[in-house]
Parts: sequence; C-alpha cells; structure tokens
Amino acid sequence: MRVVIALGANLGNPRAQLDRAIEALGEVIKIDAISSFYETKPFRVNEEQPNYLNAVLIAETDLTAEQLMKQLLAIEERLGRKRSTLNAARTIDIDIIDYQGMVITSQNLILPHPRAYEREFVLRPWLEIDSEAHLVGFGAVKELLAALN
Ligand code: PH2
Ligand code: MG
Ligand code: MG
Repeated sequence: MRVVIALGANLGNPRAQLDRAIEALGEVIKIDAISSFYETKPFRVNEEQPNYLNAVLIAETDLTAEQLMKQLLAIEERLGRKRSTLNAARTIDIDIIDYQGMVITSQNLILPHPRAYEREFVLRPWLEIDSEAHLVGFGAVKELLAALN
C-alpha cells in the first residue's frame, strides 16, 4: 500500500528528531520520497509554542493501517514523545495522512487525517513530492492549498 506520512517537531532538536524518525521509519516501510523540512508557525495551538519543523514522506508498505499506526506510536515513544493535551508542543509527531486512499473511522484511527485538509504544514510538503496529490474526500492538494490563502 502507498502511504503518506507527516512529521512534526517543535521541542528539543527538531531537525535531529525528524532525521531520527525518518531513519526509524526506513526500517519498517519503504520510503520513496521525502519533502524538504519546512519551518512553520504553530497552527491552531492554545498556548505560545516554538515554531515547528515539518516534513511529509511517501512510502510503500505491506503493513495494515492499524499495524503501521502501532509502529509509528512505538517510534514516537522511542524518540521521547510525551503526550499531554491535544496539539501540545512535542519532540516528535508522526501522523498517517493517507493510506492508499482508504477511508477509515475506528476507535484508534481515522483516515484520511481529519485535519490535513486545512494544514498548510502538511499540504505544502506533500505537494512538493507529489504534484498530483489527492486527499480522499477533500480533493486535489493543490486546490486545498490555494483555498487556504
Ligand atoms: N501539529 C499540530 C498542531 N499545530 N502546527 C504546525 N505548524 N506544525 C505541526 O506539526 C502542528 C501544528 C498537532 O499535531
Ligand atoms: Mg499531529
Ligand atoms: Mg499524532
């Protein structure tokens, strides 16, 4: 299956953490493309936070979405992720944005990522590595991005 994964960090050493996350991901999925790293302003957060470093990658995997999700959580944990409140600052966040265009709403996984459509920090790096990118249920990434500004 083809998966689109977004990475973000705004605590510690974001560049090093993104690098480590990508290295760890490379051991469980076959990475085909990695975007540039984008420094972005915190979007929809409740308190003052440092800027984020964000990136998106596209990969191939035989894991199911649920299995992949577990792997991502394990990598986050190994990289020191602490969970507090929604959208709190973090050392690493690894999100599945799209899994083979599938639509899933289960207890622990919603696909596509429900907030990706409004997140420039996801759409822009994604478009960089796939000019035809499409967010299932929402439309062409190019158009979603244009609609934000
Ligand atoms: N992640 C969030 C909330 N806001 N803003 C930016 N710029 N980058 C992020 O990765 C980010 C955010 C929750 O996952
Ligand atoms: Mg997230
Ligand atoms: Mg997350």
